[in-house]
Formats: sequence, structure tokens, C-alpha cells
Amino acid sequence: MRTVLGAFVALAAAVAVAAFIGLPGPAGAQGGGTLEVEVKYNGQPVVDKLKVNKDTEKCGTEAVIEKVVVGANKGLANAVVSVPGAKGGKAVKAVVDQHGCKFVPHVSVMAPGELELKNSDDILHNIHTYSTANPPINKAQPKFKKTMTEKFEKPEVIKLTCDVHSWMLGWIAVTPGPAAVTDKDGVAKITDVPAGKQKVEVWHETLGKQDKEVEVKAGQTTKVSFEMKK
Ligand SMILES: [Cu+2]
Repeated sequence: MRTVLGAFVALAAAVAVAAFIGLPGPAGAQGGGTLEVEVKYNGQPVVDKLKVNKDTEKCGTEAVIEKVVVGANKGLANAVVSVPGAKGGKAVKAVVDQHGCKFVPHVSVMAPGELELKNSDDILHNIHTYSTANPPINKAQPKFKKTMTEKFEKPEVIKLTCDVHSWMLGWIAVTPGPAAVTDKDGVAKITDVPAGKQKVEVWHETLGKQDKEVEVKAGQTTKVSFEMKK
């Protein structure tokens, strides 16, 4: 027993060392660069508020629907930045929680594949998606069902709602290439972007889409900025 355990520990250590010194990893990760994308918005934040009179113990008495979130230096939060033409980027699996009768996070990115939906509210929610490329989902997630896994194989932006709580709103961007969501200051970093000319796309739920061509350099960080308009 002790030798088996010893061998296992030795193997684990060898794997850790190999990972540390950078032996060949997953294909496509080599020769990539990083994109630091800044998205700005020259307008006012849009936040809708709604009185809630259902499941108030978990949902509270007021729902805040953040449609346009603007942070420091006019940075636009919740924008999806992606490199649709790039292959071999790091696959991102999304996890969306239903917490406080909100989808958390409000906007997510994922590689085509599985999405994990959590219900940490201890009440009934009902996932209802709006999509065209992927089959739509309309499924109850009772309080005892803490996790549900759904498949989205085709690239598109999917709207997420709940039929029990009409104000609940979320977005899932299924992207074939590397992608990220801007933080509260409008910044997102995308790593493992293949070097060369790449198209960078920005999408926002109410402000639409923009794209730009950039030159990505291996081992370097390239900065790109966008300004979204009303
Ligand atoms: Cu709900």
C-alpha cells in the first residue's frame, strides 16, 4: 500500500514539474498572445427597477435590471469580446447561478459544449432560453435540483429568462474562439490568441456590435479599444 501511494506521489510530482517547466501542453496554446480590450461608452448607465411581490424572502422587494453598466473612465461592463476566427483558444465552460432571483453572472461566455446552471435560491426557477441556432430550452428547475447541465453546440448569443420571475435576464455567448466579458471598468483580457491578424468583436445586449482588425504578437499583450455608441 505504501509503495503504491509512494509511486502515485512521485508520478504526481513529475506531472507537476512537467507542467511547471512548460513541456508541450494542449495544442494551439503555443505562440499565442494576449489581447487587452477596453470598451468605453459615451452615455449614461441604464438601470431599470421593478417592485417584486413574489418569493420576496429570496428575491427581495425590488429587482434591479442593469441594462447598461458604466464604470470608471466610462468603461462599459458586461460586453462580450471575442476572436471568432481564432482556433485552439482555451475552452471556457460557463457556470451560471440563479441567486437572489438574478442570473449570476449577467453575461457569460462559453465554448460550444456544456453549460452548468445552478439554483442556489431554494425556490423554483424556470429556465427559458431564446435562441435560433441551438434548440431552445424551457425547463423547470425546482429547489431540490441544485445543478442542471444543458448543451449549446452552435455559436450564437442566447437570451436567458425565467418564467417564474419575469425580471430575470441573462445572456450566454457561445463562441468558437477565445472570448471574455468586460469587468466593471470595461476591461477584458483574452489569452492564448493565435499570433497574426485577428478580428476582434464586441457585443453588448443593448448597444449592439462592433469589430476591429488587430495584429496579435506571440508572447505579447496587444491593447485594443472600442467605443460603443447609443
Ligand atoms: Cu426564477
